[in-house]
Amino acid sequence: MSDLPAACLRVQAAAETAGLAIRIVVRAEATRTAEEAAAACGCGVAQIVKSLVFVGKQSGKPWLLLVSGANRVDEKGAARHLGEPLKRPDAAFVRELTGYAIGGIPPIGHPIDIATCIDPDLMGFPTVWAAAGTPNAVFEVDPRALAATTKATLMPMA
Ligand code: 5CA
Repeated sequence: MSDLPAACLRVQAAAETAGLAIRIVVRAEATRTAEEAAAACGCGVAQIVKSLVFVGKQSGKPWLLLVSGANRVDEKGAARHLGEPLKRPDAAFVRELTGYAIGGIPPIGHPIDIATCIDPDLMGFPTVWAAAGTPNAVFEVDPRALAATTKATLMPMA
């Protein structure tokens, strides 16, 4: 466990602090995209958690959307749900906010709490796989426990 990359150790520590049981796996192959992660984990792409950062167009408030790898965010639906339109910040903003580079952004372990929404389509699986801090590390987690830990609200994405 101690030979995990530093970014993964931050995710592991956050999980331990939250009492969230996770299993981080570092792969030889890339898990930068949902498709790559699904192939590496031997699961369907719907079982992969994409951790996507958006910001409110007016407020600049950041949102973390935990989206099934099979879905794309319906931006009109999200705007209705959140009360303002969203935009995608650039990669530098995302790195600054979360502490991780795109392709490895985990749903937990950020320097500050980010308001979080989760895709109901993830909740039907016994476990799902999310990025663990680097573009070749993932962790397996119960989606209900992930939602509870991140205080996520359910938001239909598809
Ligand atoms: N490790 C995988 C599976 S868990 C992963 O992190 N997937 S992901 O979907 O959460 O992260 C990749 C996402 O980053 C892409 O879906 C894409 O929407 C987003 N992205 C890629 N490039 C940029 C960029 N330059 N700025 C903002 N977002 C980007």
